[in-house]
Amino acid sequence: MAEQARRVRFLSGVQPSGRLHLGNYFGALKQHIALQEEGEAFYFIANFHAMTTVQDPRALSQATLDVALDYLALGLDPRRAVFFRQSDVPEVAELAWVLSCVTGKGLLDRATSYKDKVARGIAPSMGLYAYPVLMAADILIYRSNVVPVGEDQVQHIEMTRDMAAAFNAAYGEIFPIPAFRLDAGAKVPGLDGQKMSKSYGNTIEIFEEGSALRKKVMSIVTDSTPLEAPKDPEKCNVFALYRLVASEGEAGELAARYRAGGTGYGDAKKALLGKVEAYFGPFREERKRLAKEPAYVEGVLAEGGARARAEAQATMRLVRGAVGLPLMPAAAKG
Ligand code: AQP
Repeated sequence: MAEQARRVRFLSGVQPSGRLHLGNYFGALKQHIALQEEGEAFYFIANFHAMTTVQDPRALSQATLDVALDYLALGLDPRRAVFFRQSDVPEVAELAWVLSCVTGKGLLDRATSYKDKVARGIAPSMGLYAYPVLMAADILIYRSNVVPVGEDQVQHIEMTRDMAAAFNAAYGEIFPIPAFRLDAGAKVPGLDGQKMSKSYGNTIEIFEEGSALRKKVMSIVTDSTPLEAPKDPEKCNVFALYRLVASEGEAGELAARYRAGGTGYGDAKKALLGKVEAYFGPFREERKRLAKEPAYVEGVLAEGGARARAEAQATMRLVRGAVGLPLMPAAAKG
């Protein structure tokens, strides 16, 4: 009953596996920031997960700081959301073990993200294989209800639901069954038309600027329809990005120009470049300001980590009690 009275709890994370891009923003961060007003929000930097692909310690810690700066500059409010590093809550690794004991191997064998990553040459480590179990632990340890993500993560949330149900069936109703939440930019295409992804090398970074940004936008792959011919905006990568950064009216206008013919992809790319500049320009200034305040950023993460850890430890008391493990000495006191 107490569970029903609780506000909805949102939980999501982003891997520090490279610089964040428009796919991360429009699929995930934008809704994370909007939802901090609507319930209890827990957002974390998934540095344990990033270890499946990043094995350079300096790159991992630099990318962790970069993700923190990105979130804060884009509007995450640490007074509203609990914002923390995954590794500051080591209890998730313990819960991942517990969940792996009620999870059939066949469930993980069906994970498409694992297959995609291995096909792209990423080492098929146990960490990569068990990634969905750690993700389930992240979601369940905060007893979250809603997980705002991009489309590529939907299968992982479905697997989380299966794991939560398997645990509850074996040991009693400890975990709420979480749901995923998609935003308008649930599948943002990259420069080559595939899903924009850090590891595909096809990204436009959120905080890219100047000639680097221009070069990327101008390199977006389009078809060979001649300038004067009508074009289908729904099949164009440039338009798919434009509609995310432009108003509805502006997107409608560009779509009409595509259909009428006489608008080339070069013009559409220039219009997109202008909109990206205008959309993210103000955030860039804030990010530069925050980058000069590392102690503030560290303080936000440390405080968020302490709040998240207290929640996680409370859940682990329930879990340990349910499965027949003794309570941790420190947890037993509380
Ligand atoms: N192209 C995308 N469109 C919409 N949403 C996306 N997300 C990622 N790419 C797109 C969403 O961003 C959140 C954080 O993702 P992540 O960094 O934890 O892992 P990912 O989904 O695997 O993102 P990348 O860029 O593809 O990273 P790598 O290459 O390291 O695996 C998630 O909610 C994701 O859905």
